Amino acid sequence: MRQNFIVPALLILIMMVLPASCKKETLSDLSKESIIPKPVSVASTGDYFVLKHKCKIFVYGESDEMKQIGQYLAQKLKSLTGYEAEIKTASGEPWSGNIFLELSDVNEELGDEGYELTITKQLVKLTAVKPAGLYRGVQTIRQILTSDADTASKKNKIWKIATGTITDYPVYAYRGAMLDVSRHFFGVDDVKKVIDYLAFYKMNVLHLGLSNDQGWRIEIKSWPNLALHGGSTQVGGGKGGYYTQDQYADIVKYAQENYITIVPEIDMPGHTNAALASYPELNCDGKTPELYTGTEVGFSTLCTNKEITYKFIDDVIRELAAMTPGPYIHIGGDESHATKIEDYIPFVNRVQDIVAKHGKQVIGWDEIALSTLKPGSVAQYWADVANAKRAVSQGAKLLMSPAVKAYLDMQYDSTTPLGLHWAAYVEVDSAYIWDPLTLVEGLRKENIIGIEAALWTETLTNLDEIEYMVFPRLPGHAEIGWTPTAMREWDEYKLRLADHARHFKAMDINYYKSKKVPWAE
Ligand code: TNX
Repeated sequence: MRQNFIVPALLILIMMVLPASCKKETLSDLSKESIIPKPVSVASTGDYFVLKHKCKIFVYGESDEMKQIGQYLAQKLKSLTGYEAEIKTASGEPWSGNIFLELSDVNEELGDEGYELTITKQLVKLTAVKPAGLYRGVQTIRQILTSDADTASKKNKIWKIATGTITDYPVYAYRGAMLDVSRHFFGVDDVKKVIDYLAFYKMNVLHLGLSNDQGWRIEIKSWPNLALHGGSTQVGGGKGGYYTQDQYADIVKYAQENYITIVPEIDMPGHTNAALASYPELNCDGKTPELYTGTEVGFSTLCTNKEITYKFIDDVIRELAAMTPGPYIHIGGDESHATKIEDYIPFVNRVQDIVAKHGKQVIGWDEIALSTLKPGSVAQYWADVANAKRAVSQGAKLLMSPAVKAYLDMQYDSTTPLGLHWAAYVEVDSAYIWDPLTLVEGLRKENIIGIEAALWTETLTNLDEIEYMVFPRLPGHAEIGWTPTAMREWDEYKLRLADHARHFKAMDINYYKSKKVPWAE
């Protein structure tokens, strides 16, 4: 009688334990790690490295930049594991128990941002051609060492990294996100958080929408009223705000430390009510309109046939270019319904010359392809296929931001409490399942510089709300920009994404728990 009971009870016990032990096995299989973006190649060797509390970070070479990356890794290791890794200058061969960072041009296919991560039972070694590549590789290490938010379990945890080699580099050089700080204003700390999120997913551009009808968000010393008056409100009539040039420099520096380029946008000739309200001379009738706090588009325009307009643009671009280490200035150019096409075309042509004069390249929304694109100008495809084709036929490159896939302000479905749906409802699977090369027929890879996910903020007022729209879609956009399309597949991706719930929890990110994803939490 008793025996009859024990056998099934044992069977049940084994069945309960088996899945857990299977999961443990993945600790020694590097290819099972949930890394986003998916690395180009992972070769597992079936063992694991144990990260001990006395582990040190050895850096080859004396450069400050290398030391900074070492420090950055140490800081991340500390918050993940609690260990305080010392940073040392390496000489000679690497030895057991430690992490090594080295620049090497042996493997040229890694390019500017690629890296090779080798983990043996004895040590971890990260190599790259450029510091940016090491920085991207550090994100892979962070993702492998999934954080336990709860410190009690951290104490007894054995930090293991599966052995093998990851060789990894991006498909597209430009992998970005846009944050509209104009419809609602977001302060420096919020922007830095967004930079952190982009960095974790190996994205490398943050495009800031600094002006629009509802607000002007950057101090321009030669035209102070832009920020003082034009920055004094936002959608819904709140107090708005703007970045002083010092605050903006702080954002740019923080982005640089994270190997992220800031692309500033001053939208023109439309979407300019905040500027028009600040200076009467920019209006054709010489009168300032009221500040605007609604959400309509397409009603404002700079006066394109007044000379003062170009003096204004020259001053703004000059000051902005001086604050911009990156190559691009974004001139907007979208939805200029209040500008006649015969005025719009020469206007965009002239503004391209002004940007070039200040040493920068133009990015503009796809409408700028209606003008004559200068060498180096980039058209950002958002909705109009004909404009995208016009750009390519002029030899210009495209930045891909299809609203139906890559607009982060689109609602997930009809029940999403925030956002808009004029382009589509964009669930997390839909946001992932697209190829930048097939949205516009006839494109070749060399026609595209990359992709950008755009977050417009008519309906978003704080960081929590930003996070809810950005996550979980952003990791998918990061993967589209980094990983070859042939290696991407939703059913496999969704399992990796599910595991990232642990990172979202550790970073205290407010995300949309889509039913399309079997979340790990
Ligand atoms: C279109 S996309 C706009 C923005 C809006 C957005 C809302 C583009 C170039 N213009 O002005 O904020 O839709 O989704």
